[in-house]
Amino acid sequence: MRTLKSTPAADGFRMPAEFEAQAGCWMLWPQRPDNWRREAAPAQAAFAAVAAAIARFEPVSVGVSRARLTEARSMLPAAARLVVLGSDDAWMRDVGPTFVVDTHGQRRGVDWRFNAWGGKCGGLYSSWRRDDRVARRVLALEGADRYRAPLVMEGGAIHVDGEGTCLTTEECLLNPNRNPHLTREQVQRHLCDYLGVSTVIWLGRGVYKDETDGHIDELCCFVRPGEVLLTWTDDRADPQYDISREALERLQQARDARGRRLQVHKLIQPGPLTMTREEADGIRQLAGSHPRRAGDRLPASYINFLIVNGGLIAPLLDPRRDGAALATLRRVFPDRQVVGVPAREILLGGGGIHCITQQVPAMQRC
Ligand code: KQY
Repeated sequence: MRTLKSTPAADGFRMPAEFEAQAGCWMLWPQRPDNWRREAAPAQAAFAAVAAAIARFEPVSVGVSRARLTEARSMLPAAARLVVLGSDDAWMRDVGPTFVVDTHGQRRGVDWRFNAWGGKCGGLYSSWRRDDRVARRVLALEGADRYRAPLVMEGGAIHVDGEGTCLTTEECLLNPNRNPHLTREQVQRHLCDYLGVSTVIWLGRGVYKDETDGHIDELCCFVRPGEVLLTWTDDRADPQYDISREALERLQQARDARGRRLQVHKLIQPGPLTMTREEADGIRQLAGSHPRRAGDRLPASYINFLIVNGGLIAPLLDPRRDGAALATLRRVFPDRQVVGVPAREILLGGGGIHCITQQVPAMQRC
């Protein structure tokens, strides 16, 4: 693996959309007792179910600390490849590389700077040294050259359409706890250079109470070029209403990189959901880690699904809303098999199925 001094855009690389062909997917194994309740056992079962669902469609690799190899092997599907890989937590979307491809069959990766979603100003844990090394390790294992981007960012903060457009939020990428020395124009320039896009569509705030400072991957994503899905509630009294309403207005005014207006599909939000007393009591509250309390509103969203080859792995979060959400997903993705996987245990840790996975795009020759 070489570390390159140029940028993906300058070298003719771009980040493919998630709905383009994939070579596989990466995950990490959860174990932090201050983020996952009951020593992470229920979260591990949920991660294993996600890995099993992905394995129905494409290869899945899981990074595991050496100490937890036996445990992970006993819970993960036989098809999952296990790799010894240290990390501080298990959010592969955010600590893994963002893969980019060119048209000559090459694949490389972008290694963003990671500060645990805010560093000393709102970060979710006090040491993130191992997390910041994950992308480099994955790229070495994939045999892919690496770009080290001069931007504090996480994979969950961006979505692309593969045709030159990036979606993100101001709440996250313009947050002073990420890149206080950079202007909006400079952040946008880095996105264009490292994702190979030419247009950035900025939404405002992310999902209510999202501890990542409003990742786009809870709020809105591309279905295909020219079409997006937006988390939605019709309840004007819910704080999410104004957030989604404002996002809708911006999306309706936006043009993508090809000059198209966007068609916006609404996806009902779960709940609102909150953490129960029993769930909060199962988490070891340690100094320096993010406090989790009974009654906390959870950043629940059905947008946090993963697209895989021929399929879509969707979070099941609320029996009163899961059916409607799956019906919408099947309508807007008619050519994919939509598989629901229970995801509350992942949500209790602050994210969803998209947050714990990172797709590896197929190499392309055209
Ligand atoms: O939204 C994501 N991509 C990750 C969520 C991370 C939550 C950390 N507790």
